[in-house]
Amino acid sequence: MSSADDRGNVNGRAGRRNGGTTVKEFIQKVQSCQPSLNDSLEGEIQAFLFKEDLLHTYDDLTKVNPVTPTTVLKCLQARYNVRVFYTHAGCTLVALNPFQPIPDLYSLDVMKEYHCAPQPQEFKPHIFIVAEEAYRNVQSQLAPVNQSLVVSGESGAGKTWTSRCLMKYYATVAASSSLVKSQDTVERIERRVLDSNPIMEAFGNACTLRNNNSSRFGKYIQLQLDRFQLLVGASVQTYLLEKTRVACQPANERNFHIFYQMMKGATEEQRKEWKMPHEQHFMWLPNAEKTIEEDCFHETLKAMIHLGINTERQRQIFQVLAGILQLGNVNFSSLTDESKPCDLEEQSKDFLQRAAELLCVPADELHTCLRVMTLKAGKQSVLKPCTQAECSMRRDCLAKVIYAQLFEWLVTLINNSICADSSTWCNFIGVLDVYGFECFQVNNLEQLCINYANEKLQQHFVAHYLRAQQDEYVSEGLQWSFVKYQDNQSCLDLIEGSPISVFSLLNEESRLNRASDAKTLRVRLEKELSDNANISWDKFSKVPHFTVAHYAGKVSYQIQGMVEKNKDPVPPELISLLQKSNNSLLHQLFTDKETEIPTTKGLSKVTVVSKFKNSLERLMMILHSTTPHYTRCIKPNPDCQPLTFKKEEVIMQLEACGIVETIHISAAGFPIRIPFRSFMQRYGLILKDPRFKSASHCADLEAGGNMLRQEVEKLLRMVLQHHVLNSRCHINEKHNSWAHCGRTKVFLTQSMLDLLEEQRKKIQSQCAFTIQCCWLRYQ
Ligand code: AOV
Ligand code: MG
Repeated sequence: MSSADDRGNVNGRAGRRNGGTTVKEFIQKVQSCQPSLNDSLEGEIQAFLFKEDLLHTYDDLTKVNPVTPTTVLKCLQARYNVRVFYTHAGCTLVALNPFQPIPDLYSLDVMKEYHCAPQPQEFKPHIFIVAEEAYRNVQSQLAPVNQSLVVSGESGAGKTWTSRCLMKYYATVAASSSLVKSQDTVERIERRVLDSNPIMEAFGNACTLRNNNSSRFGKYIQLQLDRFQLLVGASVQTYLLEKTRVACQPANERNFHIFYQMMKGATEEQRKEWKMPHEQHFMWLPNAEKTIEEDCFHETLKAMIHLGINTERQRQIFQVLAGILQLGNVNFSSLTDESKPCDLEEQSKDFLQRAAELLCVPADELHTCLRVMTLKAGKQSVLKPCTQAECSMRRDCLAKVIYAQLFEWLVTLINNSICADSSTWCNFIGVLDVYGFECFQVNNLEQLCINYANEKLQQHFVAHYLRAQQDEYVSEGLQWSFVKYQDNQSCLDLIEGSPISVFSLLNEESRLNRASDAKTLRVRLEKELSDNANISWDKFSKVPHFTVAHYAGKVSYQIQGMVEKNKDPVPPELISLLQKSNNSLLHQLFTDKETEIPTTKGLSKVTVVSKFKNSLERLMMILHSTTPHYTRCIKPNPDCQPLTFKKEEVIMQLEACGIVETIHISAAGFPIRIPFRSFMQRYGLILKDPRFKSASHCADLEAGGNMLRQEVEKLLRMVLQHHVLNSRCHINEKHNSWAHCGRTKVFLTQSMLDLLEEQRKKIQSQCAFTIQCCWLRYQ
């Protein structure tokens, strides 16, 4: 029983009575007049008097009794209030976001403490326990040796922060002396691995309504370890960057950080070179006045240098980005004569000129490419003037394709710079950080993909958790028949299943290339998926949409524009133009043979969702081949306020992310498993034998073969008989299935636990009565 230390005055929160008697003093006084009460009663008295006060001391939510959403919530809140942010929940670690830096929580000394501890699990819950457990598992002979740390939670919950902590941990405890060379720099490998973060976050993260530093791409980083368990390299796999953000930022959100970093961090000379005067307003840079921590240009530059991106390459990158910003200010006038291409608005001419200069392409060709499309009819080409909307679409498309290619190129460069030679490493620890579940007022294909990725991870979690649970039954020698459980398969079938699903219909519509695609998609979804309970429609809504019941909540997706986004075509004229660029980087991005851009010619091959589905399936295969460790990040309030705990917000996430679900799954079998020793220390008083309070007595019995187990069985029988007597029934099959003794643990149902607790309380209150009598006598 944990001690309530100085907080433990006898009146609890009400303050000290009698000039301030602490529990210790009280016990001494009680003992002086009632010597039969022994010291070990202190814990019992505290539990009796300060139950609520002790909630924060529960390090594992499975120990909360009874386990209900409310008690779990209360416990987390109590811990949060005393600034304890990590709590175990069986095989998962729950991480509450403090929304403010906590001094010394992640210091070098703390890392060393967890790393050097013989039993880190006995320390306070921490992300470093998960890290260390995975690290030690790599060495153990238990298959599979490779590990995955899966960090999940909704947007802003702390996944990216946690992933960074994990990477720092390994870069510290597994630091090798490896040096890596590229171009003119030589760096330690750990430093390079860590420096990949600021670059990827600058280019792939943005300020959204839910998180100032929201990841707009998914990431799985494999940390490569040699046979001495030292970090010798890493490789990064990224998933579906939300590139639409470059040309279209949702209301009150921002573009990717890198643009703001340039705008705020550029020298006067750079401003001139990038044609970015202070007073210039850029359409694609909304909310630039908002200052956020991530606007740190020099950090990105420093990381670029460490990764071997020299100043000349940097110049080329920033020129391209500056060119994109200029493109955003190019607008087209509404068409007056259909036979002529729609022209630029007067003030846009300069922007187009500057964009062409920065992208190093001929301005007149850029002008034509944006306004005239080439239609192929057999071997002949026909030129068709574009409408205003088509021109804008081509402009956006140009920006998106450049940015997406640049991002991929950076990831490849990072990989080349940090990946170890395959002969030097033998195992890996993977850290998965994908974008969290999202639900905005308006949700598009991007949100559907993000939430689909979260469904896939949830499915993996449920499957793994159940497997781990079943394995324990087997290893403890229990007869066990597999439990049926509620999983999210039906939602996944709805999204990605075959032959008919949202993705399959979306892909079909994308291939058919119809003019009224949104309308037909809506009709087909309604008609062909009406049997699936996970999808619904609001028939009266003006904007066509469909609503999916995800494991984490319902989300309505707007149908308009979905097919086009899924096709994601790039007019081939734009690619040809970029191939002519005198910026050698841009030229390289579009001439590489491996570049796979779906042009309007080769549409049918890859759609966004089919590519994403395939990449997630590959990820799932990797996850299945490793030992997973789950961390569930929880966002304690929607406004990202420091140390603010909103119950409604948290309970929704607990239910959604499966903590409560996990408990429900457990309830189908024996949700409570207690090692014999702990069991007897808690319930031994039912046998009215105070020796069981002592750990050493239990240990002695345990050492004596089956003796402790026999005591446990005796106690269980006694409690059941007591219950039977009281309720005037006979012990039957039902009662016998309430508890089972395994090899080292006792497995209990909730009903059995309730009986034990009831019995324990009775004895405690008898004890408390004695204490109160003593107290009165003492007064
Ligand atoms: P996310 O990765 O889960 O969201 P982040 O990891 O970016 O969320 O966390 C959001 C913000 O919370 C961070 O920028 C920090 O300010 C703060 N934060 C998170 N964890 C901690 C911590 N342990 N200590 C202090 N502050 C923390 V998204 O990427 O949006 O799904 O797409
Ligand atoms: Mg993130």
